[in-house]
Amino acid sequence: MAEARTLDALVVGAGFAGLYMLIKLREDGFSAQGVEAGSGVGGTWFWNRYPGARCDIPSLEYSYSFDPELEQEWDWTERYAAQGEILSYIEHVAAKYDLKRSIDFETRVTSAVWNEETGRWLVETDRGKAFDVQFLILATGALSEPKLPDLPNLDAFKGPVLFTAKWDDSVDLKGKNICHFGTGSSGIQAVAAMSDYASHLTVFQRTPSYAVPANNRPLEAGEQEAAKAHYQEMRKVARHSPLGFASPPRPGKAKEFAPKDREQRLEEAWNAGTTGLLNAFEDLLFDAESNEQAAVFARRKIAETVDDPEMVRKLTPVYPLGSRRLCSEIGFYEALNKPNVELVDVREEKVVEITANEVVTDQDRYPADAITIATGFDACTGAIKAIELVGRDGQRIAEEWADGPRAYLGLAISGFPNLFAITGPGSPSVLSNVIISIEQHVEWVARCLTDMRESGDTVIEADAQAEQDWMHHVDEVAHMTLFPAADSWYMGKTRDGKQVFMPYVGGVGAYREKCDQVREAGYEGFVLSHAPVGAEELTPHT
Ligand code: NA7
Repeated sequence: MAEARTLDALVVGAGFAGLYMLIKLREDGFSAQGVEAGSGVGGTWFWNRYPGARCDIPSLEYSYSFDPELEQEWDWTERYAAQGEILSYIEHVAAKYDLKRSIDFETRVTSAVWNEETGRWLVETDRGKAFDVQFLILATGALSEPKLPDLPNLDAFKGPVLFTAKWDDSVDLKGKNICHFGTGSSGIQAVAAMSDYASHLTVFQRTPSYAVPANNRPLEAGEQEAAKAHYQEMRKVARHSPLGFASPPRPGKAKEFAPKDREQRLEEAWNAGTTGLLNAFEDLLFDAESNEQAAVFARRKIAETVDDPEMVRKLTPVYPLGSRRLCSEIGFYEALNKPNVELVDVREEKVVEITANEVVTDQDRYPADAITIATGFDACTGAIKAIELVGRDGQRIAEEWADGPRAYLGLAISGFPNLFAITGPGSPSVLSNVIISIEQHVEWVARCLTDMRESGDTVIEADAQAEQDWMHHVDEVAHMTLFPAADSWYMGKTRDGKQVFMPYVGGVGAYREKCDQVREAGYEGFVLSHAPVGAEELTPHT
C-alpha cells in the first residue's frame, strides 16, 4: 500500500451530494479529496444512462439551490429533464467550481478503519491509494448498489446482459429480441423506450407499479423566467415543506369530498403529472379509505389505457397508492399495447432457467438476443455496507446493521466516529426531493466541522441512546402512514426477516428543524471529545 495522503476529509462519491460537499469543504478551508468509482461526475445520472432515463421531479425543482448565480445561468429545456441533460448540468457545476482536480475517478473505496489513537480514518482504495483523514463523508447515494435478480443460470446466456443501473450504451439493441426484467421506475422508462425499436420485447414483471403519465413537455415561453424571478422563495417553501417541493398537498381529505368533486380533483392531479397525484389531497398517505379512493381512480386509468384485459389484470396493483414508489411514465402502458410487446408475471409463471438464447419459465420459452435488467437497488444501506467499514473496537458496519440500519438523524452512526452519511437511513432522503435533502445534510456537516474547528474538539460520535431513540421515532412516524402497508425497498430487512422502515417520513421541514435544534443545543445526542482519548474521558452532550 502506498503512503497514506493526509487530509481533513475524504468525500466518497461524486454525485450531487459529493460535489456539493467538496464545494463546502473547500469554501470553509478544509483540505478535502473526492473518490469516485465512475470515470466522471454525476453519480446516479452518470450510471443510469439507460434508454428513456428521466427524472420524475420537475427540472425547475431538481437542481442545486445554494448558488443563486448558478440557478439563474442554467436553462432547463423540459418540464422533466432527461438523464443526459441532468448529467450536463452536473458537469457544468463541476467545471464552474473546478472540482475534478480534487476527485480521483475510477477509484473505489474498499475499506476504512478507525484509528482510536489518532482519532482518524485510514481509507484504502482499489487503486492502492490510501488516505489518512480526520473525517470520512459517505456521499455514496441511497440507490447506487444494484440488486441483482435471482435468475437461474444467467451465466449461460450468450448475448449481452444490460443493467439499467450500469447501462452500457455502446450495445445496440435495435431490432433485437429483448427479455426485460423489472417494472419499477427504471424498468417502466426503459420498456417504453425499447418497445420502439426491439423486434420483440418480453417484459417480466414481479410487482406491478402505479404509473402516472409524466405529461412531460418543453418548458413554455416565460415559464422558466417566472420561476427564476422567484427562485429563492420557491426553494424556501421547498426546504420547509413535507417532501421538499414548492407545491405542498392540497388541503382536504379525499373521503370527505362528494364523489364528483373528488373525481375532478384527482383528474386535475393526474393531468398535472406524476408527483401531482399524491398532492391531490392531504391524507392520501395517511388514511386507508382516502387512499383506496385514489387507488381505484389510478387502477381505472390503467384499465382505460391498456387494451388486453388479461394484461390489465396483471398490471393492476393492489397495495395502497404511493406506499411503493409512484412511477412516472411516458408511453409505458401504450407500449404494452404494441404487437411486439408481451408481459409475463413471474409470480404466476416462474422463471426456471436461462439458456444461451432463451428465458425459460415453467410454462413457456422466450427467445432472447439480449437481456435487460431493472430489478432495483440494495436501497439506503447497500453502498455503505459494500465498504469494509471498521469503527471503534473493531465494529463492522455490515454486522452492526444486520439487525436493521441505525443512524442518528440518518447522519452519523454510533461506534463510527467522525463519519457522516449524506442522506443516510433515518433521514428523509429517498422520500423527498433529494437535492433539497442533500443540501441540508451537506450544510449541516460543514457547519459541524467548522464548529469543531472553533471549539477545538477533534472527535464527534453519535450517542448510542440518542441513535436508538431516533430510529424508534423514524419507525413510529412511518407507522402513522400507509408506507409500511406494502413490501417495498423503503424497508430494510433484519437477519431474522423483520422489516425496518428506513427513510424518515416526518417531513423535510420538521427534520431540518430537528437538526438545527441539535446543533443549537451543542450537538445534543452526540459525544464530542479530543483524540487520543479513553472512553472514560468522553463527555456526552445530551
Ligand atoms: P425498483 O423500484 O426497486 O424496481 C425494481 C422492480 O424489479 C421491482 O418491481 C421488483 O419487484 C422487480 N423485480 C425484482 N426481481 C425481479 C425478478 N426476478 N423478475 C422480475 N421483476 C423483478 O428499482 P428501479 O431501478 O426501477 O427504481 C429505483 C428508484 O430509482 C426509483 O424509485 C427512483 O427513486 C429512482 P419486487 O418489488 O422485488 O417484487
